[in-house]
Amino acid sequence: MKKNILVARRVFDSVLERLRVHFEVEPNQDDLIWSKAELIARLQGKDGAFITASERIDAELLDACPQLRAVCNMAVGYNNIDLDACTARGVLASNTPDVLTETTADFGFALMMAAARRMAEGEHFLRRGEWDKWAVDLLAGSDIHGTTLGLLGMGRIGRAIAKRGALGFGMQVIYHNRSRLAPELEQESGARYVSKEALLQQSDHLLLVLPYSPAVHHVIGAAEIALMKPTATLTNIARGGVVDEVALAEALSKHQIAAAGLDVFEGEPAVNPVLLTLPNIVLTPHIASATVKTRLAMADLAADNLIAVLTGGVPPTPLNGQVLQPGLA
Ligand code: 8YV
Repeated sequence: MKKNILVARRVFDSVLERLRVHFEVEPNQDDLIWSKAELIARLQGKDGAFITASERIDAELLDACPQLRAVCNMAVGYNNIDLDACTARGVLASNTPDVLTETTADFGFALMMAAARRMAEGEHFLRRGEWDKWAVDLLAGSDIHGTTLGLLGMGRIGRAIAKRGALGFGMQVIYHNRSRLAPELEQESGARYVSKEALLQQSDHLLLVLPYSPAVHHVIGAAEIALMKPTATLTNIARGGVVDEVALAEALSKHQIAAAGLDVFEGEPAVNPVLLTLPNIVLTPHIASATVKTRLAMADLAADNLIAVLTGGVPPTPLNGQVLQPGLA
């Protein structure tokens, strides 16, 4: 008999078809956003769930869904999953690393460039019909090439951005991370380890690429922004919670830093209304991994994990693989 799964959000038809070969599938092709109670209700009698970062998996939900054996996230970030709670209940959790690294790095770099070169501001200006003449300082921004790129966080995406900066744009690359990279990885990325304070003070363009956890909530706030150069840009493609958006809005309105690029927001999809009024910020709706090819690869990898876990195979990218080895959990 086939096992039962819930696919919590709309996915590509080809992915649904693959899942249907192995499972009885309850899809959500209308892409409804369910409350926690609705999600719990839909998970009754389900052995596995294909989820995205929008679905929160915590102890309360797991206790209410005792049949659940696997939660497979279509995202590399997994702050929506209480991993300890999953492990304690023998539920396998997985994410989708690697397949989105280069695409997300491309976007992070693009967002940084858009902020530095005032692209969104220029586009809005033009669309408003205000472009009536050339001017010597019209929308003059700051350079990317030859400047100092700072990375807070240095996982796979951080290293891919570092390479773009060092090799493609002749940037000095500095980084700060929980742990320093091995020398060969530092060399490959062309990046130099510095303290967090030095990172803030020296970066011309600071990019946030660290995984979210409560420990890094508002790791960039008023005090940190105060250390940055007035000409610097700040770009966040990690999770909204790492930046204190109120402090950022205040700093941008007072030109304490030059510009910002945000792809992620604390209360997304809601956006702090003050940010919407500022000219010197580029705002995008959490699309750093959004190319057709990469989203398909992410969905396929989440499906691969789900299929493997529930059919007795080895999931390719587990977060707590020990739950599959009795005695180690
Ligand atoms: C996803 C992301 O689009 O992978 C991540 O961690 O933030 C994005 O690539 C999003 O989380 C959908 O689940």
